[in-house]
Amino acid sequence: MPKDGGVKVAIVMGSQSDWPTMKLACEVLAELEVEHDARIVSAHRTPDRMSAFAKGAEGEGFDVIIAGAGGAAHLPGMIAAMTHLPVLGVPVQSKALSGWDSLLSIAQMPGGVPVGTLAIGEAGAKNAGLMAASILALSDEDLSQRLQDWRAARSADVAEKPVD
Ligand code: RP5
Repeated sequence: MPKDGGVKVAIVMGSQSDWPTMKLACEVLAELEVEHDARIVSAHRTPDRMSAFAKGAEGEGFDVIIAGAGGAAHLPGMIAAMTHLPVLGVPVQSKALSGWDSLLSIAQMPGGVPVGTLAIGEAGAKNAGLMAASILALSDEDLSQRLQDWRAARSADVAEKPVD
């Protein structure tokens, strides 16, 4: 078990419209029995909420933050600037530029303020959940075993031969 239990992963997103993507992170964390909390926190529309969340995240007991946003996606980087907790950024696929804008906004942080950037869209959200679990599993043997079992099950699902 984690040292002191509780909800360890925060999943924040810039808009309700990000939820169909970001819920993939929640779903994989639920499969791995990792408690998590999802919130809408916008860098542009609710900057005070973002600031309060980022500055208070450690005090709330979170160990890892997953932040997803699209377009001029400042949210992960702004949160990373205000906490030393690991921040995993998910570039949500945008309509105008298919997520290239989101990806570059999140990945191209200046040296010194890291955001661990995942793939654009649903794959990125799912992998952010898995990566958050991997981080927590470093100090949680039960979770480490669940993660290994989860991956072994995905490997077992792959047929050796293609079928028509
Ligand atoms: C970003 O703007 C959000 O993260 C979202 O991906 C994008 C569009 O937001 P909505 O206009 O759909 O609320 O801040």
